[in-house]
Amino acid sequence: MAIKKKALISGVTGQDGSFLAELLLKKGYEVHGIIRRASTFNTSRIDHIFQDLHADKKMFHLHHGDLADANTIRRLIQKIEPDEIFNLGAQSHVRVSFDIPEYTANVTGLGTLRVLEAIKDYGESGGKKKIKFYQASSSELFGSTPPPQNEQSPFHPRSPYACAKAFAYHTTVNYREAYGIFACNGILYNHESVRRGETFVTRKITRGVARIAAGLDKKLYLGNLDARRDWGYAPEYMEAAWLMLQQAKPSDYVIGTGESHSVREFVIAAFAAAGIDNWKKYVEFDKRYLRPTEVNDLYADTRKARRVLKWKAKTKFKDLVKIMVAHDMKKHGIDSVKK
Ligand code: NAP
Ligand code: G4F
Repeated sequence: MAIKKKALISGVTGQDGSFLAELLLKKGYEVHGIIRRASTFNTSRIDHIFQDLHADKKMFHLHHGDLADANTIRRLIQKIEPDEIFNLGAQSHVRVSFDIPEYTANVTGLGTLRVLEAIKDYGESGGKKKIKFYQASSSELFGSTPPPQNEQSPFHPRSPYACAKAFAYHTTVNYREAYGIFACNGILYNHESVRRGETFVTRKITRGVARIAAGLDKKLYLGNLDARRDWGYAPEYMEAAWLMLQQAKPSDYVIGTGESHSVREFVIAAFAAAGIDNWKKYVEFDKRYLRPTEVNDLYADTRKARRVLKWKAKTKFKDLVKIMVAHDMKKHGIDSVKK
């Protein structure tokens, strides 16, 4: 019988962590996730795959831990001995990183170092597994570098979040080169879904549109409508993350759709999907959503991912908007989304 692989996921309660856990369970992995202790339940995205603590042949395990706590990370890696670690945990909100830069650097930047140090020490102290490592890098690294960006494009981070991710990116490359760790950076462009956090712009828009359609809100307050992003569908991106660790050699990959759209285009598409005319009547500007330094335009040159991973984004912009609007409308008992 084939030996099951074990994976450890930080950030398992997040959008991506939940899709990745589902994907790996489907592939027959034993999946371990790190969750933060919270005073309220924080597992809503993974409740549907949660298995009772006492279930037979349990394949999904949750452990308390925090990327700011090196001891626990180290202990978990030594105890679980995973084949693959996916480091998805982060303070992942760009706007918020301007308010809490030190915390963001600690968790999003140093958190990666803590995991890599624990992998290195596990290997050096005779650990039997050659643990592979995936780092959730971000297109925010490119910042003001003009699009399309690829693996060779220079980084110009424009937020404390992006600076922390730049540290994590370079640390991942350094541990690959210095210690021979199979470590990959997935430089992912924005990817969205019905599980996207409600303060990221896409979900804020689809949720707001649905609330307006249901008569619960009169206005939707947004910041910069001119920013452009390469928005793809999150579950597909987790397949790409997994593929990176299945290659013969570790490397870094840009993952996106190759198209950018403005926030304004997203707003227009979302109101149209909900069948609401005249979006301008509902959308108001609020300067609190502006960032001290903005990233104006990101879209990916994905030739390497297509060539090496045989990966390509499938879900198109308009379909992504409709999936998200339909989901948020349904919550209010509204079933129809315009074709
Ligand atoms: P998300 O929904 O915000 O999830 C972040 C996860 O990190 C959550 O599980 C969160 O736990 C956890 N976390 C936060 N602080 C932590 C800490 N101190 N210790 C341990 N875990 C912590 O983010 P996502 O959209 O799934 O993104 C996953 C990763 O990819 C992140 O690293 C993000 O920066 C990166 N990324 C995302 C995108 C994108 O478009 N989605 C693009 C490029 C890169 P709680 O649930 O307890 O808050
Ligand atoms: O949805 P956003 O907050 O995502 P952002 O900043 O692009 O970051 C996301 O994608 C990154 C990948 O490139 C990830 F690394 C990161 O973890 C995160 O998942 O904002 C998108 C754009 C920005 O230009 C922002 O200024 O939308 C603009 N925007 C306009 N009004 C707004 C709003 N963003 C938010 N969150 N809220 C607004 O009201």
